[in-house]
Amino acid sequence: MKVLFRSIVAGLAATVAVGFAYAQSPEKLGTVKQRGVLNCGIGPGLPGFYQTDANGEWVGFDVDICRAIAAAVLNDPKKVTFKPVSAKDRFTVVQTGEVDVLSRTATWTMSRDTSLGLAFAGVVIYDGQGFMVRKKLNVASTKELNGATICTTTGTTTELNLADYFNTLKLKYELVLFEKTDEAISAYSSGRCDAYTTDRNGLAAERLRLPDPEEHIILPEMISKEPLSPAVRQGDFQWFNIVKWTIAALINAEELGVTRANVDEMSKSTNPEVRRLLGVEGDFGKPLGLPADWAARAIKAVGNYGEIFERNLGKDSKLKISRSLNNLWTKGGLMYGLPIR
Ligand SMILES: N[C@@H](CCC(=O)N[C@@H](CS)C(=O)NCC(=O)O)C(=O)O
Repeated sequence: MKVLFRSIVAGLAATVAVGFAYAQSPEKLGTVKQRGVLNCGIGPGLPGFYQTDANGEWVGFDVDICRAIAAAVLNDPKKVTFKPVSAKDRFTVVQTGEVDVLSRTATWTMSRDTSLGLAFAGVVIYDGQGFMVRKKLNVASTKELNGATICTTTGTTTELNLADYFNTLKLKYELVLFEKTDEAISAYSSGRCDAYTTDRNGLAAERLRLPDPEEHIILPEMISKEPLSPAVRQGDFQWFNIVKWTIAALINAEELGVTRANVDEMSKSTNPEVRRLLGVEGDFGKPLGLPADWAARAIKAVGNYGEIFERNLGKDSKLKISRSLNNLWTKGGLMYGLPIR
């Protein structure tokens, strides 16, 4: 009886704890404003996405998404504390509230969305998994990787997709998993693995970090869909909306030709869509708990979606990744700004 009572109490306590963790009251905006700084979860280092520059400042695509949110909320893109987390630990830091937002090459999947207490705010990059091999391996397709040793990071969709793909094709492989991407890539570089696999943009970035990038190729196949999205903790709709609509605003800005350089000038535009985006007409900031010019602040800080992409990953970066799926919907891509009206 005593044992039964104890287990009921323990069960109730666990339910309350989980309920508390996942059903937060909508207070994040107040907390961030009071703290005066946004806590942003990023990765330890991936050129183009999150890395420190010569001055020790964090730069990169995922970094800029957090700077845009900080500009919208705190009117200052510098008011961000970046917290590098491994792929394995990244969702825990959102659940515990250690970070206000996770902006870290995280794929939006159903299980992550429905069972981790997370809310994904909008796809910022459409990616897919690929493979990198040494040229001298003389392999032109992933289908030729039967019996290969493959390196990657744990806690990722990568290891799961790999199993699906190889098992479906009835190919054998030996998986070597690492907690840190740095360890995985150096194992590959030292010849411990025949191939290294991750999201294709990540491959392009990691390839540049190898001592002999021209000796490696990225195979043509894309074996999965990796819609990468920032995530927040479930239960605070206002905060979720702030992140979701900041992303939408950056995409709308590109659609409407509003740039970092012309944002002030564009506020004089007669185009009602531009006027709503920049807070000159209507007040779309109010329900978010933000001033009318929240989106203008974000655009002024980091530029529109296209500028963020090209600067960090595209033609103005070392990676030279083409826009392809990440182009605007009007230019053959999938980027489509939710309407602000
Ligand atoms: N998108 C996949 C993979 C995430 C992932 O591990 N990304 C790699 C690069 S594409 C990464 O963040 N590496 C940097 C690091 O862990 O330091 C997922 O969400 O599981």
